[in-house]
Amino acid sequence: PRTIYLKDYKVPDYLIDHTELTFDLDPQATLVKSRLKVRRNPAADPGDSGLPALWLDGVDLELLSVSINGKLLPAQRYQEMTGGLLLAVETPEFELEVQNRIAPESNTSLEGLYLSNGMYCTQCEAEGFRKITFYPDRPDVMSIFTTTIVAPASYPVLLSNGNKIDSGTTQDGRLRVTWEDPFAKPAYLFALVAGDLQYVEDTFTTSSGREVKLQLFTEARNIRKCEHAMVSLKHAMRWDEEVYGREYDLDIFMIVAVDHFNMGAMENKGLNIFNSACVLASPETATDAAFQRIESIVAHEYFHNWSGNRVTCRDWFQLSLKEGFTVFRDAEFSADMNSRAVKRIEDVTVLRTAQFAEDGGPMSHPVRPDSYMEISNFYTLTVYEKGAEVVRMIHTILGPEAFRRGSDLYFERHDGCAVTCEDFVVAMEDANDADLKQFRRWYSQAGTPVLDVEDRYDEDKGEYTLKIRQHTPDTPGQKDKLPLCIPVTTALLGADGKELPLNQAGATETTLLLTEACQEFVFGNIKERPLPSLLRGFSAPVKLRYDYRDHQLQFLMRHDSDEFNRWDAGQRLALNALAALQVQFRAGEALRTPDALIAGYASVLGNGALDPALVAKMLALPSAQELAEQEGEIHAAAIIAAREFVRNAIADALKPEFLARYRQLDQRTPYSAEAADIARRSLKNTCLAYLCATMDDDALDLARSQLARGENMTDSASALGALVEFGPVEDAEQHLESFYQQWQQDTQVVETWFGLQSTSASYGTLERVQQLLGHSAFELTNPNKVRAVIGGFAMRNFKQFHKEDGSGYEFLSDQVIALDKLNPQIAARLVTPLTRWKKYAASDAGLIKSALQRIAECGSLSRDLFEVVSKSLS
Ligand code: DPP
Ligand code: ZN
Repeated sequence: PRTIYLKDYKVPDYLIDHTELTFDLDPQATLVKSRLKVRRNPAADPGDSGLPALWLDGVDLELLSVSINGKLLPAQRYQEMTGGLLLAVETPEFELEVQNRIAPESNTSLEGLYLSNGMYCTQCEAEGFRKITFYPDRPDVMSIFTTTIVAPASYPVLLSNGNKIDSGTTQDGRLRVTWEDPFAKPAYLFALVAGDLQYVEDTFTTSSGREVKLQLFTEARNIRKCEHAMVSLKHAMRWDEEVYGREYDLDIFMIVAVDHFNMGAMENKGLNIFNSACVLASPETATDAAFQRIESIVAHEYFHNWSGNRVTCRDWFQLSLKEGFTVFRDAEFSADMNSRAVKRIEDVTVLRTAQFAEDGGPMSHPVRPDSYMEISNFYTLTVYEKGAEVVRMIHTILGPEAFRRGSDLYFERHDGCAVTCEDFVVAMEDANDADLKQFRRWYSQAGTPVLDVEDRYDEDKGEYTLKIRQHTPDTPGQKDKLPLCIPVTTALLGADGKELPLNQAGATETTLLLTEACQEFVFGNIKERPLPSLLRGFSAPVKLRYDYRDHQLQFLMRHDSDEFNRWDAGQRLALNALAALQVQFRAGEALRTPDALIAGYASVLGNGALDPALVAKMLALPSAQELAEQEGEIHAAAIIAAREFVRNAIADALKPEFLARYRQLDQRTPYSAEAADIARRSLKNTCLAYLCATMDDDALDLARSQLARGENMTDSASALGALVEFGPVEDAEQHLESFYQQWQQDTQVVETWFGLQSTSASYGTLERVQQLLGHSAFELTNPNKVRAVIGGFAMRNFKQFHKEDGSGYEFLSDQVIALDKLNPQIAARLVTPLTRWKKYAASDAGLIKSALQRIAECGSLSRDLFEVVSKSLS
């Protein structure tokens, strides 16, 4: 496969002012007619040899005819080639009509037009439109779309972008609907849906008083699961008006739920398409985590209407322009709707666990990549989550009012345009007369920076000095990184746990702006030796090293007024304990009880003043995956042994406290998805998990009775999970079976049920996971099922996946090879755990590498999988 470089970007030779599509739907032979108003791009390089040929992307299409200005084109005027169609051009403006055929039923890649449970739907981002018809499939070609859909009467709902402008019946009794989207858009935002769907409807009145119709479509059996998404949508619409001054622009906004979907959701103009798991929820069937995920994804896709659709990306290297910004927007929305600290903790945990690993692995790339083979491989945590951190840092450095001025200017200046990350930064600068020259390096340098912090206190002068060094490690293709501009939000704590004033005005928190490789920051008038609270709120996506002692971390856990850092102190304490235990394990020593950590946890558990959701987070040990990310060389067995030992030690030492807190929080009140209620259940179920870790029968009985009560899916799934992990096997099997009997008709619950088994360190053995693949509810063609069973095992079941015999690795490579034939995007994602082989201790590394080589050697890989595998082996 060819590598595509950012430096080779050229503006398109031709523009498409209008795109008129007609679909005649049929599972095996859908006829697509496309009529394009084509015009020479005045901004294109004029060249010296007349009009250049027009390139139209097209993949897996059966070409039927090509006409120009109504005349059928002779075959010598165009050439069908791999990946598209090249057309000789004679006039600078013309109308092009192409007819082609596609087979949605055979499309298992879930890109382009396909069928999901008999419903037609599309996914065009990034380059799926070329699987529908021949087109300049690039985001800087923006066009007005008119779409006509013709389908049998068994598909009463026919949807596309924009407003419905016509509908009727054809002579042979089929239905016909025409939609027009008045906003010019790139092809990746095109969408079509056809099916026998029900919907719920609501309205939203915008700040300027326009009424917008809101519709959520789903199969009839799911119609009762739409309310939460609808409420979330209205909250998001209001929030974007209040916080960003952004109003919705069409008369109708539609969401459709689809069972087979590669991503979480897609922001097609006026017609968002969602993975069912990211939109459908009811208290009986969805966990609190699902409720919160839905709220944030509904908001995310809605926010794209401005950050992505009205202002879009010039090319796919700029993906973070819309994704980083929109993730930042949805994170702030969720923070405003729920607990800000808890949202931040969750996001940072993902970043540290998975994005840092990506930054340090073979696919490492900057927020704005320089090259790719397959763009689908760059819908990454780096582009999304680190990209959001970069926007957050601009927000921190400029302050909220200045940031808003910058975003206002950005939207105003670039409305209707396809632009770059650079344009975003320039708008932030221009609106505020700011200089972000050095800051831009965050977009071009890959890798996670490391900050080493030392301090000293001069009692005589009353001076406290922080000395900070920064260093960004080499990454593939990038050496010798330059210093970044890094905001380090800081406070200093006195012996009484209170923050010390840092200036005359009495400010107690400051953001230090690190710009040099090594820099000193001096605080005057400091009356006692302080304890620093550094990188508050995780003000930059870096690894911060400061030699905190255990008692200092316990102190911060009790006193830091920054809730994020309070949690982080507990995490550092746990990491210290777990690192020490890994050393003991590998030396064959008896493992020593982590007393400092237990004391720290005891004080948190007993603190009734803290938000229970925060307490739950503070009592959660870092995952095995996160521990692996901490190590220079990963010893899987040591990580598992250390983590289980600590968990059991905490469970045994604090059993009475966990029990008391569980009883106090176990209230029989009706379910609500309000933050306070979610917080209560989250701490309650954290206590339950620790109680069950003792494996005592009285504790397991609590789980049994909670499961039997079945009040809501959060409590049921937590109880079942605890029984599967810690209960006797026959018991677990029986509970799993009756749970399945109860819920087998509900797709989302079945996904949860699969996940509970595949991720269980004790129950989820390879043998059981293989059995699940043979289960009647499992489908290799459904990404959610694949993620629940295979992904759950390979990415969230560290213990069973890393069995010393390498059986987990072999299994994963078999599955990836099989999947690649069906769905390359999913195959390329699923292979991720194998790509990190270099970080593992020798014996594991060899086994992982050979599993990877087996994939490489099986030939005819998709471009998606080839890119990941070849980069991982080089
Ligand atoms: N649908 C994906 C997202 O919203 C890609 N744009 O992030
Ligand atoms: Zn997005």
